[in-house]
Amino acid sequence: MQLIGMLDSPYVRRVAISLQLLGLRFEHQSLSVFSTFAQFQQINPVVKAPSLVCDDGVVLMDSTLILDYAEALAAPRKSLVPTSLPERQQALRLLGLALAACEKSVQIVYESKLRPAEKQHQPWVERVTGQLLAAYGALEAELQRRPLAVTSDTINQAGVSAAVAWQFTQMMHPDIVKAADYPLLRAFSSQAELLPAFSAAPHGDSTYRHHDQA
Ligand SMILES: N[C@@H](CCC(=O)N[C@@H](CS)C(=O)NCC(=O)O)C(=O)O
Repeated sequence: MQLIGMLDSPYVRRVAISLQLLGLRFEHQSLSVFSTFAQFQQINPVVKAPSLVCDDGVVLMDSTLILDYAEALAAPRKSLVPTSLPERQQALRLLGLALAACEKSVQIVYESKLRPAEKQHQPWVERVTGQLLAAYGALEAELQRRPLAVTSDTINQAGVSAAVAWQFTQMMHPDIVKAADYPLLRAFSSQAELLPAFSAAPHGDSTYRHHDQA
């Protein structure tokens, strides 16, 4: 199967990291939804990153749906989603916060980079900024309540997504979400970024290669 999209997208990155942790082999095409729009369109006319071209040619999109499929492929051998109800509830809570943090970070990027300066709408930016800070405030409080596991064998989908969201926001908006205000998230992210699945798919424009691929 082929993962399409750039690793500067937190959604693409969470899928790339999760596929590795689930032990699923994939090829990666680092296409941009902006600078290589036409090429992306050939694969998925909707031009959403990530897209996953499955081995039978079916194209999936939306990171959460792709991960649902990946979980099914990896079952019953491996899963990143806890099965016990309290742990699953906690993971889903963190996941919701992490995905909201990604969404709000991306919205601020689009507002500031894609719209001409005279068309930017400050009340919208303020609203989204408040939501972004609320998501990180709640994530930090959750980590205070209960630390997240952070080894290759124990990290779960909430951990992957929280770490990826944090790294993305720190790359894009370090002036808005100040690292010093979130010591637990910062420490968690530093440890997660050292895991092989994370370092093989760093934020940016590189192309993931499995270690035995040419
Ligand atoms: N909810 C989606 C969000 C994906 C998303 O918005 N990806 C961005 C790149 S970070 C994208 O495709 N942007 C182009 C567009 O929406 O037209 C997911 O989880 O995959």
